[in-house]
Order: sequence, then structure tokens, then C-alpha cells
Amino acid sequence: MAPLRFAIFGTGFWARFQLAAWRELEGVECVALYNRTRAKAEMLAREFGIPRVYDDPVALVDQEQLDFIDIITDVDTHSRFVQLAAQRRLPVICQKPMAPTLAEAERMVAVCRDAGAPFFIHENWRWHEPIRQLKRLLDAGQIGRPFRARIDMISGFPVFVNQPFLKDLEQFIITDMGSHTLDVARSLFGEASSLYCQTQRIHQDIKGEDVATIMLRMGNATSVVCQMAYAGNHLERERFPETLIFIEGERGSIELAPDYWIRVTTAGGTHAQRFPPPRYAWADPAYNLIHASIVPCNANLLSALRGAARAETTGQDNLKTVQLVFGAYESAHNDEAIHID
Ligand code: 89Y
Repeated sequence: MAPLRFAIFGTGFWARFQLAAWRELEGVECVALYNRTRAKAEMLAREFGIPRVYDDPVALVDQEQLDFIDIITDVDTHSRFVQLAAQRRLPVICQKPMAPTLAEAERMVAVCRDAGAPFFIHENWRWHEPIRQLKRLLDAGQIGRPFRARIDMISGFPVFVNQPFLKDLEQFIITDMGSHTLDVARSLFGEASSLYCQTQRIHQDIKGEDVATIMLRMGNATSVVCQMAYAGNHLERERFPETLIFIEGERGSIELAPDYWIRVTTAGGTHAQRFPPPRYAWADPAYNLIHASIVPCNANLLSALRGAARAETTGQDNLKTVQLVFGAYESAHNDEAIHID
């Protein structure tokens, strides 16, 4: 089977890991890079042996024979590049968060749908190895109906060092991290019917909120609390980027504990097993859990591009996560619970 040819738009911090992860898969080949600052694209192209580089996105799509585009640019440019792909009916993958507003995300999904261009979101958190295993155990009914859960991503990791733009976001932790935790919540428990959120800013030198607490009613009447913080404070157990999860069910409980331990407790006692992510030489050790999850996420999207499987994170599906993200801001702003349609 001929490899699928793709271009990457955006050659910032995340692009080299995305590229390396694509290289773990058979049947796919990056043929061109676009970046506003050409020199940055040239550097990455040299490192990975990518044949062509552009600083004009239109020239790239006009001159290359592509099967899809993978967008890894700043969130403000996502819509422009997704539309460019849709005009050519090119399948397109876009990094989370999809868009800076819900209205823009809705327009992006509509434009692709109307053009008949498949549209996917690169949302990798639900592909973290231990979260995947937790979902398998939950779906197997080991603890019965889950009635309550806690999903925590609480860290003092200096996220602004590698991603300084995060400091300038007026809406920070819920767009950056809530996009992930709320998507994980949906993948575990189903759709939300209501939510209530409170936010805080602890760092004084950033524009947005760095602490958020979101309580949701989801799926089969499960109460879910998502707690997030990048407050820069000191924690005895710094586990970035691990997401810790505790689920109470009618017949037992499951915990995703530090260091990738999953502990299932039922009438028969507690069974504990460790599910670490695979180690990749190209991954930044501080981000290995996330970087390793790019591989199965890309594999799922590649199967969908080939028509061989259903993509979990289509644009249409991810709109529901985006709705929760902006619903959380609305709730925090008005200090009111909101209902989700
Ligand atoms: O940007 C974020 C992401 O998607 O994963 C972790 C991160 O790099 C910082 O929160």
C-alpha cells in the first residue's frame, strides 16, 4: 500500500515529537513542512530529512501532492489552516485545543463537513497508556456502575519554560489542560448534562487562570470532579504529566495512582498492577507519558484516514469537549451551574 503523504504546519516545540511519533508508524510519510519563520522549518527538515519547506501555506498545498495535513500551529491560526485544507477537500488533523472560541470550533467543523473534508483533532490524553488500561477495566464492569470520580492533574511543573505562549493566554488552564481532562472524562463516563466551575490565578505573571475545579454530571448519573493546577507551588509528589484518577462504583473502586499503578478494589480485595507507557528514545523524558501517547493517537487517526477504523477524536466529537471547556469559563464567570444541551 502506498504511504500516505502529509505536511506539517507549524514547527514549534511540539512538532519534533509529533514527527518522531509519526515515524513509529508504517505507511505514512511527511513530505513538507510549513512555518511562518522559514529558518525554523529548515532546521527541523534537516534534522528529520524532510524534502521541502515552505513559509507560504497556500504554495505548499498548491505544489504538494498530499493525503492530509497535520496542524501544530498556535490555536489562533487553526481555523485559517483548516479552511485552507477544506477548500482543497484535504483531510486535516488539528492539535487540541481546536479553537479559541466555541463559535470558531463550530465553524471549523461545519466548513469541513460542507466541503466533505475529513476533520480530526489530535487529542492524545485519552491515549495515555494507564488511562487506556483504566478505561478497559471500567468498561469491563469490574466495579459496576461508576457513581463518582475524581480526575486530577495538579502539578508545579514549570510549563511556561518550554511553552512561554501559555503565559499570555487570557484563558489558560482549562483550554490547555481542561481540553485533555474533560475529554478523558467524556471517554470514561459519557456526555455531560451539567457543570459548575471555579477558577483562580496563583501565578502573578500570567494572564489567565492556573487553577480550575470543575464538577460535572455525566453519563449514567456519575458525579465527576476535575481538578487542575499549574500554580507553581511545591508538592511532595510532583508527578507531571500524570493524571491521577479515583472512581467509585457500585461494586468497587479503581484508582489510577502515581507511577502508573492501577489499583482495583472489590469484595475480593485489592488487585494492583503497573501500566507504564513505552519509552521512546526521541521523547523528552519529562513528557514521556504524553509523547508516548502521540503514537496510538496518530495510529487511530491513520486507520481512519485509510477508512479502516473509526477515529475517536473527530472534529465533530471534539466539539463536545470544546463545549465543556467554554461552558466551564461561562460557569466560572457567572458563578452558576450550567446545563449542557
Ligand atoms: O500544552 C500542554 C499539553 O497539551 O500537554 C501538557 C502541556 O504541554 C502543558 O500543559
